Amino acid sequence: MSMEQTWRWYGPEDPVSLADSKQAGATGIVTALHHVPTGEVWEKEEILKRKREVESAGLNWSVAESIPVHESIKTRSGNYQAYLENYKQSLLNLGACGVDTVCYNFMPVLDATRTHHAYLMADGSTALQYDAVAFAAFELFLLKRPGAEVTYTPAQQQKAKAFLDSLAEEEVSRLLTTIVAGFPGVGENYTMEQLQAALDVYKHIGAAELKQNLFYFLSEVIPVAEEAGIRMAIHPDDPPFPILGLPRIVSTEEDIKEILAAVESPGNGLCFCTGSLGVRADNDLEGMVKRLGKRINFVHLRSTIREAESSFYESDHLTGDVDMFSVMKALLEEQQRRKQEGRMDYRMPLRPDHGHQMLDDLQKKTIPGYSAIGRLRGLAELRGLELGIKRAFSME
Ligand code: DNO
Repeated sequence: MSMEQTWRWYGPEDPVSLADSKQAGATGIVTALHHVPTGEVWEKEEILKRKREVESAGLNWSVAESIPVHESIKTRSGNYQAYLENYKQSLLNLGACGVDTVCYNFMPVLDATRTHHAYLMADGSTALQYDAVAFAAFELFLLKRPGAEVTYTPAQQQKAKAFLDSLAEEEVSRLLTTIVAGFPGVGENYTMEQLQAALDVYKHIGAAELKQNLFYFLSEVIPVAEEAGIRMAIHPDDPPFPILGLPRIVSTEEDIKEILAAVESPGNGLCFCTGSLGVRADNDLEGMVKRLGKRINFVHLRSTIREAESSFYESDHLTGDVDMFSVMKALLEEQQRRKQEGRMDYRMPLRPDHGHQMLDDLQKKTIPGYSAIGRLRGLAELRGLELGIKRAFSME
């Protein structure tokens, strides 16, 4: 395979081991210092310790995903200058230790958001799902977010109420934790009060203000990333539309173009996540690779199926709404161009993003979306697709 095959590993606590990822065929590891609280410096000692662990399994630490951006930076309030300095120091430390790609996001308050982590598929495996009705029920009747009513029609509100009434007590608490605790390892674990307090900070921060805060972050951080030899990769919003009345600024091609233009540097790049961007039917994924390709520093491949309103669930990697063939072909063409232009960054790390919980993993407790077998299937399918395209189009 010519694009670097990587695998996310949540560190020593991850039920899926480094040895497992090796058997899945990955050569690069995507990991983070999850034990370091958001906003604190990643010290060299800790980075090197993690690096040694990865290397002793015969793998490389390919991408740091993520160095989370502290809410103070996103809202440009409180101690944000100190957090910015910490962020820069972490980049310098990572670069000095030889890790050259950093993924991050600028989603306010909540990282990737789902309502269900075990949505049953017809084949018996389970998938991650975002159900708009369940989300409305959460927002309107559990969180009781002031102002939420105006974003839903009376019919939607009734549907959400009926849905909530149909749930058993344990299903209600599962819905709460699924949304509020976020994905493991992203440093979020709000109580309802804390969540509302975090949302309140955004009362006066709309999309325009958040964008300015991101551009300011980039203007400060990208020169340091360049100095450290690091390519940054901003992850798109997941889902790619506003939730909880929060602004979203990394959802469309236009958004991304603006972000990349804000600081013209190879260090200011994109994590091309087909699973996030593909939820919007108006995102032309193949075209985006063609037009933004130069600035793609990291790739997440997965697919989704759009359902009624804004609901969706995650499909297998080669089915669903993402035309993975066209995306993969465009990525391989970009890689060829890089080689021809003598660019050093033709490695193009790619990871199978999420996977269904299936087979033996159904009996195990794994991180939602990050069980071994579903991702192994995803990576194997992507690897096969890549080989087929390369042979068929005589690509080197
Ligand atoms: C979820 C992930 C995200 C992603 C971050 C990147 O499975 O795709 O949590 O790692 O948004 O900063």
